[in-house]
Order: sequence, then structure tokens, then C-alpha cells
Amino acid sequence: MPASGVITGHGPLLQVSAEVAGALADGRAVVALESTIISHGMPYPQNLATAREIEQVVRDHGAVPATIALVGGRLRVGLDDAALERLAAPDEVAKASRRDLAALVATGATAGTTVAATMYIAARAGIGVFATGGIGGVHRGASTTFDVSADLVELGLTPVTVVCAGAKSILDLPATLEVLETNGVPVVGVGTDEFPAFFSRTSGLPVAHRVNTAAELAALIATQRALGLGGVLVANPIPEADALAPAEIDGIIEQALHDADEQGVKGKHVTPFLLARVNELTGGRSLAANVALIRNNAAFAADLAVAVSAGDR
Ligand code: PSU
Ligand code: MN
Repeated sequence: MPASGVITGHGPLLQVSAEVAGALADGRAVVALESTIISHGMPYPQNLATAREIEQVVRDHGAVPATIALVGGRLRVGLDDAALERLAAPDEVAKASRRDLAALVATGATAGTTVAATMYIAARAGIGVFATGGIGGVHRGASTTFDVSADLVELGLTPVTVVCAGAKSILDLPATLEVLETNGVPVVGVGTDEFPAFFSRTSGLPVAHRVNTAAELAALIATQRALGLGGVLVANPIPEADALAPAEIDGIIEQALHDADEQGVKGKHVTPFLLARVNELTGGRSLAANVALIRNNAAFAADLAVAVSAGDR
């Protein structure tokens, strides 16, 4: 049975909340939000506070938030507070990327969904704009490990626009941009010609395209859709006031990578391990920056969703 306040949309596996389903039916702006960032990207209880806060930021900017996760084996779009609490609880739930969905659904599991899995579910629900913090990418050393996030493949396949603050330099950023190009993903800077490096506004690496406003980006997205192409990656730099100096973060990232290597961390555990280690090593500094950039992305994604829905009328 669907949980109260949740209606069954598009068959029993996909459950879209009444609020999100109503907004979609009326052509109003909706912003998808992921949940691995809650379950595996931030420590408790800041993860729960941030999840609630970014939903409010989306509302303040005139859109309806649709946080997406696997709950009891259902693909849920638009979560109630009980589901958010369950995802945020320490060591409670699985991490679901695209390849995990069938097995976790079949066994009735609850899981945070990565950017890849969230994009897939958002597209099934008819949502085209999605906000997150940072995407997965090509890990350093991938030429021998082949550790390349499924996020980069999903961006090529699935017509959803993902607003992020770039990627953390736990990753190989030049290789990440190369694989995005291979997969046909337009990477669009917001008010910048550079791909931002999550905690800092610059990486020294150019983006292929630049927009200065949400309206400009909405026109690009409408064209991408008309051409039947896949996802768009929007790189929205962290606000200047919240950015960390590369000198402050670089050594910590090196330390985290060293620890992962020493402890033999592999596969789906690599990203959560590195994120947790960076959080520990910087204390509150990196977490505050992380929250600030997610808020900034949620606000821009909501403005974008409003512009996209206005263009559809
Ligand atoms: N990078 C971050 N914060 C995050 C993630 C990545 O700075 O929370 C999460 C996202 O959910 C992303 C996932 O989709 O990690 C990528 O995991 P993997 O590298 O295993 O594909
Ligand atoms: Mn990986």
C-alpha cells in the first residue's frame, strides 16, 4: 500500500507524491533532489537539516521540491519527513546507482539514489531539472581501476538537466570533462567560462558553453530536448564568500586519497569514504561550504525550472 499522502503514479513501482504529481499535471516548476548526498554524502544530523533546508530554498524560489529515493522497494518522488529521517539516519540505508535499482527494488530495500539513479527516476516521473552538490566522475587512477562514475553515462543517456557546483578534486577533473564530452554532454557554466571545483570557483579547465541567466539556459535546454539529445550538466560555482582556498583543501584531499588507498577501499565505497574523510579532516569548514553551494544550486535550479515551465506554456 502506498504511504499516506503518496499516490501511485505510472504503475506501482514509481510513487509520486500528491504535491509533485499535482505540480507536474499543472505544468508548474518542479526540482528533483537526490538522496545519496543525504545517506552517504554528509554526516548526521547536518544531512537531515540540509535536506529539509534545500527543499525550502526550492519553495522560496517558486518551485516544488521532489526529493527522490528508494523507500521499501518503491521509487519514491517527493518524500515525507519520515522518509527523509530514515535516509539520514547513520548507517541505515543502501546506496543505489543505476545498476543497483532492480536488485534493491526486488528486495524491498530503502536506499539513497545517486545522481545517475535520481536522473533515471526523475525522467520516468517527467521531471527535467535536478539540483545536487557535486557529481561523480572519473577517479584518479582510473586508467588502471576503470573507476568512472555511472553519473557520467546517465548524463549522456537521460534528458535531465543537473545543476551542480562542478566536482570535487578527489576526482580527476580533466578526465571527467573528457568523458562528459565523449558521452555528448553539454557542460554549461553559469556566469563562468571555467568548470568549478566544488569548494572553489575555478579549476583552470574551460567549459564548452556559458550562460549568464536561467532564461538563457532554458532556451538551450528547450533546444536540447527538441533535438532529442540527453542530459545537460550545469556548473554553478560556489558563492565567492563561501569558497575555500585551494591551499586549504588540497592537502586534505591528498590525505583522504592516501587513506582510501591504504585501507584498500574499492568500488561503490570509494566516493562515500572520500567524502566522509574530507568532512572529518576539515571539521566544519568543508561542511559549511558544502551546504552553501547546495543552497545556491537549489535556488538556481528552481529559477531554471520556473523559466523552463514558462517556456512550455
Ligand atoms: N560527490 C559529492 N557529494 C556527493 C556525491 C558525490 O561531492 O554526495 C554522491 C552523489 O550522489 C553522486 C555519487 O551521484 O556520490 C557518486 O558515486 P559514485 O562515484 O560511486 O558513482
Ligand atoms: Mn565508482
